[in-house]
Amino acid sequence: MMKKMLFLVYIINFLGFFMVSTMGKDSNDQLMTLSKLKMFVDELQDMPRIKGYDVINGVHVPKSLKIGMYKKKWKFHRDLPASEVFAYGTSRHRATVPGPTIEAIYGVDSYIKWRNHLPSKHMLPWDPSIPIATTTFKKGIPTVVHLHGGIDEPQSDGHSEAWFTKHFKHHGPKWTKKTYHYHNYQHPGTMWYHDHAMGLTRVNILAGLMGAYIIQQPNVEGPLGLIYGEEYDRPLVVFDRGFRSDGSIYMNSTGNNPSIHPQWQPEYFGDAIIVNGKAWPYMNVKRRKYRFRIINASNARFFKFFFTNNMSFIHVASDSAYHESPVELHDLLLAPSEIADVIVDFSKSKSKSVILANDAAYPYPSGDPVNEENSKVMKFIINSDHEVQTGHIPHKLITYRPPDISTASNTRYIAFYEYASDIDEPTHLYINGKSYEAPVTEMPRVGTSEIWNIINLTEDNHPLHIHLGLFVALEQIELVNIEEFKGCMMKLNDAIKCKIDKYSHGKRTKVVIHEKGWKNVYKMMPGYVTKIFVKFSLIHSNESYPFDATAEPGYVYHCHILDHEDNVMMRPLKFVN
Ligand SMILES: *[C@@H]1O[C@H](CO)[C@@H](O)[C@H](O)[C@H]1NC(C)=O
Ligand SMILES: *[C@@H]1O[C@H](CO)[C@@H](O)[C@H](O)[C@H]1NC(C)=O
Ligand SMILES: *[C@@H]1O[C@H](CO)[C@@H](O)[C@H](O)[C@H]1NC(C)=O
Ligand SMILES: *[C@@H]1O[C@H](CO)[C@@H](O)[C@H](O)[C@H]1NC(C)=O
Ligand SMILES: CC(=O)N[C@H]1CO[C@H](CO)[C@@H](O)[C@@H]1O
Ligand SMILES: [Cu+2]
Repeated sequence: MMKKMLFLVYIINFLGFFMVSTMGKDSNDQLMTLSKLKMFVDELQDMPRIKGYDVINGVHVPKSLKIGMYKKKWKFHRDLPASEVFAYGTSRHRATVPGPTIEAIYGVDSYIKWRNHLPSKHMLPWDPSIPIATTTFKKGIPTVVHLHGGIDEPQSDGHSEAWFTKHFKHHGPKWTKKTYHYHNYQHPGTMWYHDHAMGLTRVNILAGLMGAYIIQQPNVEGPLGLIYGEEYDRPLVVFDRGFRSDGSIYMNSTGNNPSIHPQWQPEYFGDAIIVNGKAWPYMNVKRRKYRFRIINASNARFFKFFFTNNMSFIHVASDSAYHESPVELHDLLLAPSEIADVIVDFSKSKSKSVILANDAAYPYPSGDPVNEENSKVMKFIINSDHEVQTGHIPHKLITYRPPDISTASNTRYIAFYEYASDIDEPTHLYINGKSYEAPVTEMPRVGTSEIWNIINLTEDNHPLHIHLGLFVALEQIELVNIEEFKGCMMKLNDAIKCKIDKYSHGKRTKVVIHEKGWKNVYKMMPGYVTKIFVKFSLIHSNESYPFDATAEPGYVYHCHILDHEDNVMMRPLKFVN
């Protein structure tokens, strides 16, 4: 049995080698020299807005939508030839990168039939040697849609193995239905939807499959008087990409350990910073307050945003939950898939234009410093007219019940491991030393809360994302004598037997004020144990989930650096009653 499986792995590896090696050689001269592209020449777009509800006699009622995934051409920059992309939209013609912004109303169901119209050839290189949906794309490219931050039934959560191909011709072992049901029964806030197919998430998102999703709760948000749902409330979906001179999106087709994984690389970085589908766009703004819901849709790049004239961000919500009160910041660190909901007051600007810039090293925090290209994000050109109505920022936002640690019914240790080859290049990453396929080990009871201690035994900062659960970061403690502890963990893979308490008493790093609330992604610092309080029930109400969270196919939790998630920093998460 074992022998047979190994043999199969060899065959697949060999085939994979063959497949990627026919996809064209990487040579630097094919790459677009990004410094040739002039910055701030394309106007910022607002993606098409689609309402996930109808209004009948003034009442919000459920709505069914059909959103397709199409292959099309997309202009990322005035002077860059159009790029082939995969885009979400209500038709091929209307499909965009990022996809349409979906606006839902609290408690009003949206039904979305996600339709895959993609061909059977991927435009980007991929790797058949990692756990992957399928290695034959004969019936089309596998995709599945996850609503990040959504509190949704397992059947509609976009489980990695619930993928499907064109016209649902072929689907994964955990696929159950064609039309997803979003109850929209959680606190109001900003989320994003994106592809989540097993082993293909990084390339499907890189190709363009992502978009913003906003849940509005008018009776709760209205009284805050915050800028909301209008011309001045704009999602900014930010990601980085590299391009070839012919406009095609560039991803290296040679892995860092090609004899083990022919194509996989530990982190994707591109030097062009794209906001709402345009490289380094500009936006004309009035002298007033704007609200930006900034979504970091990069594969691996962290962003540390600041304004070149030192204007501030008033942070009102982090990920999908409002803060109790606004927090003023001069710089803003966002991990992949983190969301910052901020107010920016352009009437405070002394200059006529201002650049939104970035200075996060990549990989974060110990990688290369930013360069001329990836240090700029976009430009705001401020209209000189004096504004009368400039927008309002309330002193109090929304108070959710804080975590009550005494109610935690279980404590878990979750360790991140990175493995390297003989040439000391990363080969794969695991959670708790287990591959994704190993039987489920995290089986919390629905309605309970737990303490998770996340032990980062790697050199990177990994943003942890838990489906369904929301969490609060409690503390981060540096590990002492880390090599000794790591040695034990590599052998025993058991934090208690390795006496974690003996090692977790180094420097304590405070959770910054604007990250103290309920989150769905948190940055796990290298060399630290991060303690989080995870709640498997609603944070804004004592009611239970409006669906059976214990149903198949269950959920997953994973690192949100997409290249890690794919190989395979992801584990199943199954609920019990
Ligand atoms: C692609 O990756 C390989 C392996 O890490 C590396 O040797 C090569 O320089 C990369 N190509 C480019 C254009 O960066
Ligand atoms: C995007 O997310 C990545 C990965 O978590 C993170 O490293 C990066 O800082 C984030 N960028 C922004 C702009 O938030
Ligand atoms: C930006 O302004 C804040 C206070 O308004 C100040 O504390 C900070 O030092 C300034 N930063 C820079 C780089 O000037
Ligand atoms: C939920 O229950 C707790 C404890 O019984 C109570 O203090 C709290 O006010 C309730 N919250 C809501 C939103 O009903
Ligand atoms: C416990 C452990 O091994 N932590 C690692 C986390 O990351 C740092 C690098 O930033 C390593 O030095 C540590 O070994
Ligand atoms: Cu990671």
